[in-house]
Amino acid sequence: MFKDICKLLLLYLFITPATAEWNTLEYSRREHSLTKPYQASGMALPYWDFLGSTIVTSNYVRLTPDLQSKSGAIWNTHPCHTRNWDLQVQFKVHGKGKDLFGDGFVIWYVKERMQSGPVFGSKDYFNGLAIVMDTYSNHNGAHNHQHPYISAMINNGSLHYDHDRDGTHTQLAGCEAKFRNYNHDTYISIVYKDDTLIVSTDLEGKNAWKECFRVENVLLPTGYFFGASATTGDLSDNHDIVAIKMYELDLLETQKKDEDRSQIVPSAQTFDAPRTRIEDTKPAMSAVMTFLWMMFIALVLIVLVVLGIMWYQKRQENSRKRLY
Ligand SMILES: *[C@@H]1O[C@H](CO)[C@@H](O)[C@H](O)[C@H]1NC(C)=O
Ligand SMILES: [Ca+2]
Repeated sequence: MFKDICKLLLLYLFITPATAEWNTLEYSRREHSLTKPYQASGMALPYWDFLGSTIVTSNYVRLTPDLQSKSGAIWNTHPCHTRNWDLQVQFKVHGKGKDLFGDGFVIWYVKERMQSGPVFGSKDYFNGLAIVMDTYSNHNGAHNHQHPYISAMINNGSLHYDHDRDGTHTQLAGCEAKFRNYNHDTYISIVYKDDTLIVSTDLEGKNAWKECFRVENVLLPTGYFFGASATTGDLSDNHDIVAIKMYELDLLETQKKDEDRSQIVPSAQTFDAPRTRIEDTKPAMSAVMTFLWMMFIALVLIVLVVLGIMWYQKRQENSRKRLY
């Protein structure tokens, strides 16, 4: 028994650091990565184009500053022809707001690059994958989760990202993740292998991945582009990308090397159970009704009290009259 526990402990000690390390995997692909020093010559970054409010400093690429109504993005210049990959992004979302901040950012693997739009600074009705890092809840009470929230959406160009519902009607899966205002480094890993999407985070500065969600039977073609975009509205935050590293993962034995995956239409077999739109108008209505009822009852009570006082006074008068 004791031996077994020792063995387990040893296993744990040796295996955990290996799976949690940021840097030890091989096959890092330079043409899909962004690492310091950025060597931005003037306004150009090797392998990356940028858009909108994005600025490059020696320590980070800032998609938006902590100011209202900004939008920025960076887009990889080379399409990804790798079938199985792990995209690891070191990011920092921070700002003055303690309770009010927004709106968030998205890590993309999509067909259309360099197109600004309403989905966190990028195009709606996109083709591909969005990992949405939503810091602001647009609709309190419509869903059961807290923000910041990480979710995945797969689109074949036909779906609209609905901000009013924080994308909950189109998401595959999601998890709550407090990823703002840390002094230590924060990371997200997006693994796509064997048609399975696995999203993990390292937010606690412990150099260990924590799984956020895993979705099987996700189909994505090769030849799409990696990117990241962010937006601020009435609320704001600095949305910084510190590094992006793309690792090519080995083909599985069941996967053929020459299989053409470029014509696949993005799809997912399972979605989170859709929430009906009627659901959240009902509680709002009954809240108003409750308020009106209480007003009515209060009015009736006031009228009764006033009538009571009048009646009492009248009676007093009458009894006084009777005395004379
Ligand atoms: C695109 O996605 C929608 C919604 O999931 C689906 O109804 C439609 O059949 C898909 N189109 C193609 C060409 O796969
Ligand atoms: Ca939102």
